[in-house]
Amino acid sequence: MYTLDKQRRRTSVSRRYFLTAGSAALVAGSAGCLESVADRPDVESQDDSADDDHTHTHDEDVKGPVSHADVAMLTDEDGHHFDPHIVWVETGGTVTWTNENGSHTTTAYDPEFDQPLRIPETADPWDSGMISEDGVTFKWEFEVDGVYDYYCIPHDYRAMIGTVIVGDPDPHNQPGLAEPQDELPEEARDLFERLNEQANEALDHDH
Ligand SMILES: [Cu+2]
Repeated sequence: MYTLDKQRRRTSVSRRYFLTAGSAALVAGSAGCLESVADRPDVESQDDSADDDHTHTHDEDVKGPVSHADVAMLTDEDGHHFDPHIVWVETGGTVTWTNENGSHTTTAYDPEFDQPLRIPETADPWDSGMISEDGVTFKWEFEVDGVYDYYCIPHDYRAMIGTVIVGDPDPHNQPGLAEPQDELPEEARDLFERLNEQANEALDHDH
């Protein structure tokens, strides 16, 4: 039903990619639209001092909306995670994902990537491509209010999924708050139940 609309807006998909790297080596398997900024002096790197505090309760309160949110991508003894799992940014706000370790992607749930639609129908989907180097970041700007679900391509079956809330959307009309589709991996479906609860709670408080 949304296929035509999706194809039309695909022409603009690449314009908001930003990628920073900790060294000259860039990510493997990246699309041509990824911008190499390894020559930039202002390399973003994660502060390692707080890294041993990943508790992953999945029950954290959603704080926001903020103008910019940071999300870590990491692998630890508990599995693979986006941390925090939910962030909430203002309309036009940005999210920066930083690879702490392992190999991950941040990828929108969108038919463009052979997944069910779990972002607003009029929004552009993003895909970082595989990021395998520590400290590499991927930044995305969100122009359309709504609830966006995303995943890590190699680890969605281990529930490496996350949610971005943008602005002040109507929680009753969001693909990103729908019941998790049967085709999604079981662990991802379980986590989506909890993420949807948290997102609904945040938006209910807001209304
Ligand atoms: Cu991953």
